[in-house]
Amino acid sequence: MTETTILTVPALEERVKAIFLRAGLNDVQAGAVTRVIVAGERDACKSHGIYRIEGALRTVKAGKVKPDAVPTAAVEDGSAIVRVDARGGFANAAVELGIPLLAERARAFGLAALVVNDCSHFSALWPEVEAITAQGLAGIVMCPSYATVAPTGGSKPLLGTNPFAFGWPRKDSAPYVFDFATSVAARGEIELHRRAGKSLPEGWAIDADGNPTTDPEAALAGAMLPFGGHKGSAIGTMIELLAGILIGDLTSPEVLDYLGTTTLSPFHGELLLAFSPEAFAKGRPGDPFARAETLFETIVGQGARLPSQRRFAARARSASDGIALTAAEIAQLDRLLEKGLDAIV
Ligand code: NDP
Ligand code: PYC
Repeated sequence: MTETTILTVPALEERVKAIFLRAGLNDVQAGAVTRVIVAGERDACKSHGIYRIEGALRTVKAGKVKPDAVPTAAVEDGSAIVRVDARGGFANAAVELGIPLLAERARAFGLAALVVNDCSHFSALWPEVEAITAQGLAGIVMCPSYATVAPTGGSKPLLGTNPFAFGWPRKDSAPYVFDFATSVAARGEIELHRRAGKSLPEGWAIDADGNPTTDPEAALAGAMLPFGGHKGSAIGTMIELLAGILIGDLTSPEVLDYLGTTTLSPFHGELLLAFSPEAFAKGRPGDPFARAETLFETIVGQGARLPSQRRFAARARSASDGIALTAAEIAQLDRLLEKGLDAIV
């Protein structure tokens, strides 16, 4: 049986934050990055949990993210667009700064946008969309990544794994949230299969010659495939347009040109939208929150599950039982704390 260590959520936060502070991040960056990584581990999202610490530190060591960045926000009077300049730091601190401003604008205008520019982004999007639903607003979040996905009908990496998340606030329960890569799987999943020596399921990727492959190494050297064929390919392209070109930031192929590798966290921008259900439904029959509950009850009534239910169940388990880490994971945390950036080769 694999030996495991159980840590409480605050204990894991303390360890992870200490690693980032030791590696030279300021308090703003270390706090925000720690919160999102520990949330991933807590919610059983291993592809964006503590496994991401090493990549974040590698990006710091390569000089492709500013560990001491302090993001700044700007909102013009009468505008529904909030702009946050991440100033070359990780996206997470910039998003934390921007969300309260986004919420205030969405309440004033019904719909508002948060544009984050010049950030390094390695994380899952559900913590960001949940920060919007926590304000009683519906939200959409999207960002590019780096060119690793072939468009449907093509054979070379061009689009990113471009995550897309949506959230709807619920008054008496956890929000309705989905968050997925627009590729069949997140790239982190391919890397986790490689590390575990496991084959990929069919249909995830093609090799460098454009042939289907289940070998993670060949997939990483070739291209991943969009989910849902031409439909995922089009949504991935929309994300390049809205969260890249529209906001004056890098597209996934430009990110890869800039970094020259997929071993560092991608550097680009991000678009977050917030909608006030009360403002949109004003003057129309029915309460939007009550109508949404009817929809959710009907979905569940058919035996289907709502997205994020697995995550919310894992969150509750982590709060009561703690988070189980393997001996190898604990050893890696200890090594990163002891050696700092010297642990990164
Ligand atoms: P998954 O396919 O694991 O999950 C996608 C969503 O579908 C989740 O909300 C999940 O909820 C839900 N879901 C899964 N199975 C069912 C089901 N049977 N019925 C209803 N809902 C279901 O996600 P991906 O692997 O595509 O992405 C994983 C993460 O990677 C995301 O958080 C994404 O943001 C992140 N990512 C980040 C990138 C970046 O550049 N920053 C790039 C690509 C991905 P549940 O969690 O409860 O299972
Ligand atoms: O898992 O595809 C991914 C990913 C890319 C950047 C951050 N996560």
